[in-house]
Amino acid sequence: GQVIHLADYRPTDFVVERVDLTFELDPTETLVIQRTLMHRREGVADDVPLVLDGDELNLKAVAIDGNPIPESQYDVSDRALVIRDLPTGTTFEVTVETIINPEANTKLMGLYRTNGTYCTQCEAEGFRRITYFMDRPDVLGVYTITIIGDGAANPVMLSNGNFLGAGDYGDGRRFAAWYDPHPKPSYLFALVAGDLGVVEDTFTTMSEREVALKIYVEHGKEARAAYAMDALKRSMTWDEQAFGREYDLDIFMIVAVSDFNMGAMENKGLNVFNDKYILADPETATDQDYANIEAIVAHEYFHNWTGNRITCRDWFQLCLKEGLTVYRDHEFSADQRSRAVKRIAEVRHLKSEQFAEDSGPLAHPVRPTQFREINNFYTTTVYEKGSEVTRMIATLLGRPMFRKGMDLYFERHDGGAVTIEDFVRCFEDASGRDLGQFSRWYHQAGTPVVTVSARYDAGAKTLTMDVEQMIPPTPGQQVKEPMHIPLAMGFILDNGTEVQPTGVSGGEYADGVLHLTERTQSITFEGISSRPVLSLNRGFSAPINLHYDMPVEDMVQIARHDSDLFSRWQAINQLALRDLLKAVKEMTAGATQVAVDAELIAILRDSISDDSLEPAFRAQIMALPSEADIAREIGKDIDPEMIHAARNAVMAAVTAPAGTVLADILDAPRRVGSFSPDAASAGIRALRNAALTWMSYCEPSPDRAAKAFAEADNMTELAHALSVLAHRFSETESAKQAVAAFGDRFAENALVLDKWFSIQATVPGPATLASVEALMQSPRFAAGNPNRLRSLIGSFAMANPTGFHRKDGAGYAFLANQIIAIDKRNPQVAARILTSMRSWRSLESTRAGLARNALVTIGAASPLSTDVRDLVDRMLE
Ligand code: HT7
Ligand code: ZN
Repeated sequence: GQVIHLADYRPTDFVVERVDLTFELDPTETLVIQRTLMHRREGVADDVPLVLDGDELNLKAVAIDGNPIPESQYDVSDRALVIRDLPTGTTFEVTVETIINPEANTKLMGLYRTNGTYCTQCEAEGFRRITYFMDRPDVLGVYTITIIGDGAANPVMLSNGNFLGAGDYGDGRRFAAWYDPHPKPSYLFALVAGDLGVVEDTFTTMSEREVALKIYVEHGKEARAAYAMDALKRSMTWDEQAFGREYDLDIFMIVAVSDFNMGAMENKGLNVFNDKYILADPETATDQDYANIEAIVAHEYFHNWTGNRITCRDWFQLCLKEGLTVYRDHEFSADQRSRAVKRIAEVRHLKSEQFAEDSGPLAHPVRPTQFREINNFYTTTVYEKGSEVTRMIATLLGRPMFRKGMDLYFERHDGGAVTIEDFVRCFEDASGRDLGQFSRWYHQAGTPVVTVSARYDAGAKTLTMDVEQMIPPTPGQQVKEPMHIPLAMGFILDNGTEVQPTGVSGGEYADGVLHLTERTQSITFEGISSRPVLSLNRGFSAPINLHYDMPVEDMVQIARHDSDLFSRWQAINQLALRDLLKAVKEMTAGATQVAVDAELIAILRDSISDDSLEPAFRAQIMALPSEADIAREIGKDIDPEMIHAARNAVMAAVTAPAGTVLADILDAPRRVGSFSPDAASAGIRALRNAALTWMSYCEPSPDRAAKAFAEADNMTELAHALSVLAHRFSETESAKQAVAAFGDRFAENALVLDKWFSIQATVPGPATLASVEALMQSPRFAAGNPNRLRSLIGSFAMANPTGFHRKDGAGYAFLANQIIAIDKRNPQVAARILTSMRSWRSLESTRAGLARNALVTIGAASPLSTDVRDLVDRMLE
């Protein structure tokens, strides 16, 4: 794979108008007949050939305007079809016939089979595995699709757009035809055929059009699609209300499949989902599963406008659709659930994933300028940091102006394939505000470090803040320019009230947001009657690392009284982090005991028992920084075992004084009536689960967890009880029995088995590697199924610090072998799991050396996919 540069972008030489595709389905020899109407772009010389992308195709015939052309008129290779001597000055039709083998397609890109169903995945470059085509997002065409296949095996035949008709040929074969009137790029093409069950509903749009809604699942799973259907209807309503966006076809379909490389795919009118993000019922799905389904159904639906109607000019612009659509799904979930709790969960995820990526060898800008393998750029930086950048635009402009900018974007670019610059310009034009400096958020990688110091002048009644911003060097970007950072902040007085400054100098401050724009800045706030406590980066208004040496009593004040719940969580989390870091330091120096701040213990106990706080928020407070959070904060010479021991010691210290509060939570009467997945009910379960975890640190017996396991009547509590048993009491009979019982009870349910594998893969300690290896031999393991690979090998490498980072390096050696093996079947899945090594340079030297050896071993394997090769090279650079 060569490096592709944004600077080399140029439009295609030929312009596509219409695409007709006919599929004659066969498990091993599917015939694809493509007829594309196109013309030469104005100004392109007559002798310029047509270059079409291809990948693992078997070319059968090529014709121009219906006439087969001789082999001398084209060149065909594994990667391209080049046709010469094309008609000039007119529109012409190119016919390309290819044969593909869906059954042999283990990469799950292009047309493949999953449990007997034909299914496609074309983003980013999968369409070229179906037929030779200009497979890039700025080539938009109107598609008509005909599917022909065995009628008994394929009663369901779906593609994008509106249904044209279907029929039987009388020889056992049937056909179906679909027409999508909206011009779209090839990556949004989809086809599904097979024998599936369906759940149906309808939605009436704001202009009173009735849309048929259909969710296709494997037979027998229909009842488990009800929540997804509900989430879909709520998403459709929300997009009309929040953004004025209405659905634009007669039918909207979702298909759930069990073999899928990612979460889901927004193909026009025919979304295809990993079934893990569709199927749910109380017995088999956790509250987190329900929340994920709601968010991902919404995300894919919202792509209809942000991604499909307006798409990306090239793949460097991926955040144009992904960052924006994540922002939209975050806002949707915040409106459906508790905004503060949702924001806390988002920030936790952002810090643990994106901040980690941004500080290692895989760091890249939200809008990269080069890549070797586009599949490796579906990253948390493009998605989650991209969403945060969109959120900052909304913060800078204010909600009404942000909406005006979005309206302008839809109006100006509908039907287009555009760039980040086009997007940003809409907000500049709508608001009159210059976003030039702000745009650096798209171009500069690395998490800005903002260092603040503050002094209060009682005589002058002023507060002065000295602020410095520093953006760390990242691969290919050593020197950075200062960013425009919107820092939401508040001034809290002793009595808990908030004060607004009467004047500000040295920087712009408006609507509670301080605009940092210089490398160093000194800002003075006037009219502050007494020394205030500063509540900084409220709501995580900017994705930065804030260094402010805040007095502990100020943190306590925020933790107890801030009007902003997010800030309260942030302060408590910060207080806990201080103690955790101190504990690691002391234990590294030989201490066996740790001291925990009495204030922290008191705040935690008081918050947990404060019934005026919503249970989900209390559960978030109880989830102290994870071992990975602590490691990231330490940043270098990481010893995962020491961190594990120190965190355990702190947990023991903070939970012990809360014993009776925990018992009260766990012994409170259970829910009456049937299960509901709504946010409030889920919050109560989250609090109970957090209490069970805490109990496991202050009560040395597994009995509580065993009781919870025996009594649980929903998967949220059952799976949690199992993980407490397996992770905290792994050597006990209770734990062993529970693991066995859970596995037997759900042996036939793949999605629940994934949880079973993942819980076992994340048991802390060096012995887990052997159990992971043993589990791979189990008949329940399925090496070809991406969910199963992620749940066992992925969980072990990504979410088991003490197991994976064994001091002898056996975890790394195991991973190297697995990556090499998985890569042969499915490079995308291999590459994704390999990102577990992205922070290897932060490890202490023995582990770092062994991790490096494992990367070198992978790099020496042959053959190796571009996906894995690209990651290994960047991680070793
Ligand atoms: N736009 C999609 C991203 C995607 C993908 C999905 C499935 C398999 C391979 C894929 N490559 C890229 C999903 C989304 O962000 O909505
Ligand atoms: Zn997306």
